[in-house]
Amino acid sequence: MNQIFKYLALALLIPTALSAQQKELPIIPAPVKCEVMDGYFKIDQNCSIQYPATNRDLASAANFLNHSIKRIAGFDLRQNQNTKNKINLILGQFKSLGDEGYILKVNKNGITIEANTRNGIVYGMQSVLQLLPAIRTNAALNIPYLKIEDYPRFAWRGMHLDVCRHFFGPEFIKGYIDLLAAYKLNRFHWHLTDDQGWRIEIKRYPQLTRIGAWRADYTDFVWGTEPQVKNTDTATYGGYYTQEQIKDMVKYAEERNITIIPEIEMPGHAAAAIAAYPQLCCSQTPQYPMAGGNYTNISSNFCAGNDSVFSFLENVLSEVMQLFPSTYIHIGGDEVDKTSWKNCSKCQARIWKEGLHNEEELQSYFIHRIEKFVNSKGRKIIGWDEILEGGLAPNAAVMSWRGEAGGIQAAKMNHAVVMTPGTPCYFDHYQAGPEGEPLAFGGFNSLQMVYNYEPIPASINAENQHDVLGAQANLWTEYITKPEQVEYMLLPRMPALAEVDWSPRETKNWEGFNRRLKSHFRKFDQRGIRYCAGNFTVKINPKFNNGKLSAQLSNEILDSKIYYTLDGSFPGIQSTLYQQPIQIDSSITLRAITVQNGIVKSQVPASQNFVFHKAIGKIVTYKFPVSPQYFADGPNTLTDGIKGTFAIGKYWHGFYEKDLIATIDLGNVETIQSITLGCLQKYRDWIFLPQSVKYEYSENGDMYTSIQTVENTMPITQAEIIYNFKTIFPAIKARFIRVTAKNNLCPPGHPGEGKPGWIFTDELEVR
Ligand code: TNX
Repeated sequence: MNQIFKYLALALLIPTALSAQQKELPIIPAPVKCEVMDGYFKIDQNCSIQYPATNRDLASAANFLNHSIKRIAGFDLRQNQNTKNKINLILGQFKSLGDEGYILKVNKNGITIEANTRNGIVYGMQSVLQLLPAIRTNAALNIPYLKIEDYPRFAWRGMHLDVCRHFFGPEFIKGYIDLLAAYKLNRFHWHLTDDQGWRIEIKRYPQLTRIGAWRADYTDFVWGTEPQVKNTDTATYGGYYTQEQIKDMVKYAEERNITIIPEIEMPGHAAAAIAAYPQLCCSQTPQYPMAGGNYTNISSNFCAGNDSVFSFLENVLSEVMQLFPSTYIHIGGDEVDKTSWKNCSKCQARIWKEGLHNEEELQSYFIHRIEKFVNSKGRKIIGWDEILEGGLAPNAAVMSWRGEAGGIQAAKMNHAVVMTPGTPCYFDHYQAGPEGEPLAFGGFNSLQMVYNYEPIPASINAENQHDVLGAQANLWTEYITKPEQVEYMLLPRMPALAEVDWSPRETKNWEGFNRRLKSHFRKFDQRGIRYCAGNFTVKINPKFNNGKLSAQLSNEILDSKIYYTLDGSFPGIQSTLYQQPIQIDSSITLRAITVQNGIVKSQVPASQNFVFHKAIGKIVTYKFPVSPQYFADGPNTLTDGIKGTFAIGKYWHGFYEKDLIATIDLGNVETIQSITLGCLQKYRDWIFLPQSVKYEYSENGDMYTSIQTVENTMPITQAEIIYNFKTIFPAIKARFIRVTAKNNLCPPGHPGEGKPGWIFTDELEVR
């Protein structure tokens, strides 16, 4: 009876559960409110767009819709004709919608889009377009009956593109803008000048593009190595945008609700400008645009002591502001190597004359002076977070890229902030296991990491939260040589960012996003747009329950399975299916793969060694606390069965200045006969093996007896070592073990000579 009742309840539940899923529309970013009803409205040739004919904004919005529909359906929509079916565009006053929101209604009478602005109307159209096919089709253009009320969470929903390290032509940029617009982003940050190329025509200074837009072709050059650039190399790689092309682009973007933020880099990253006009740099000697990002061997800064440099920049910015109507003009400000200023008599004279204290304040002087000029034209500057150093210019907005600290600091000073921290907003970093990916800058920012990003840090209090304008992702192109690769790095992380910036925080839902993403993948496929299919790497995390160790496996692919082996062999679909955390009670190598629809998706298995010993899961206490920067995965790091590798951020507990003095409580008196402390040396990072490691034991935690002091015999100048300080002894009975590792000073010849170093330690094995 009970059983039958259960089945009945299930039978009743299933259809409702299903229809709720079916009714989830594949719109990204997810709308604020969305209701789907039964029935469909069909857009066909008997359909006309209705709007007040004199309203030019709506006329251009109608053209945008018509153009988009024609691309997939092949026919033109009529405008303002008395047809049976209608698409109504209505501007009004809707309190809840703000500047960018819209209400979209689809029912048997047609489609109605209501908004306060043209922008809102266009966003309503973008939602409609996401529900239609992506390419030319003869299928019916059916839209489900629905009611959507939608508006963005943040005002700045940004995406950047570096066109200097590699150049991408105007047609590609339009496609890029189309992609951003489809996901309701509204800022395109166009990185137009850098060491490797000047990409914007400036009428007054033709050499900027005649010389500065071209360089020797180093497309195959591996960034991070130093190419030998010679003056004799012919400059064949490059390109730039003419002012006509830029005007066209600004208009194109505007029609799609996108403001282009131009970036003119100063005072650093200026090698290309200096190649064109050598008198702009301190040494005033001829330079040439660089192939890669290493700029230490070249003076790539504008001279800060030379007034004609400021005249030049003002003239450039004047032309820039004429082309770009945006309130914000990006002036760069990042990564200024101040050596050339230190050696320049003009810069030093400026420091003296202006009563500045150092080169940091000279950078701040530079930015202040430029800000004054930009403000005098009714615009504002935005710069990378280095513009905080030496004093922030009074009206400047800050783009926080070196983490969130700069953004937090600026918001606390009531300055506007755009959050774009390297993790997870740098789309030049890997999005899946590097083994299956095109060569990238480094780092790792997976789709889920982007999706989970929260732009308002907890440490900004309520009254400053509105200073965070929104989040932006950056796409630097040192490693990205081809348009297809731009798409690949952009997608699908950009739609995830769009949802971070647009959708309410409370309703964000990773699973729902993944479900909706499927239909977008299909459209990318149909349109030949490249994207990354997913991060198929399995994550292996140690977990403790009552001192017992287990391994928890997870991945980012929702409709997938994980298979694993424990003997180090290559897993396949015949291996064990992962169902719950795996108990670890011996030393093993765990390897795991992601399988989707019966197909192995991981390029290589994730792999983790676990060492099993008597201290696993036991509590370690330190006399001097572990550095909060190097806390690895928490207090259990030394006894989690996972030994540190050369990845310093990940597994090691770090101690600065002081000795490491750790006590471990085994919980009971145990018989033991060996102890090993693993330590890391990384000379360049000031991490050295300890001078010695002393081991002591105790039964009661009071009186300790010495076991042995193991001396370090490895050379302190060796770049990298992982060394096990091991002691073996006749069996003893112990409950407490005390370990004292003696800190080393940086050796002679090291940049930190005589100063204390770091101790990095992981896994204290007791057997
Ligand atoms: C840092 S982000 C830079 C860029 C590089 C990027 C690579 C920033 C303001 N400066 O010049 O392209 O890292 O990820």
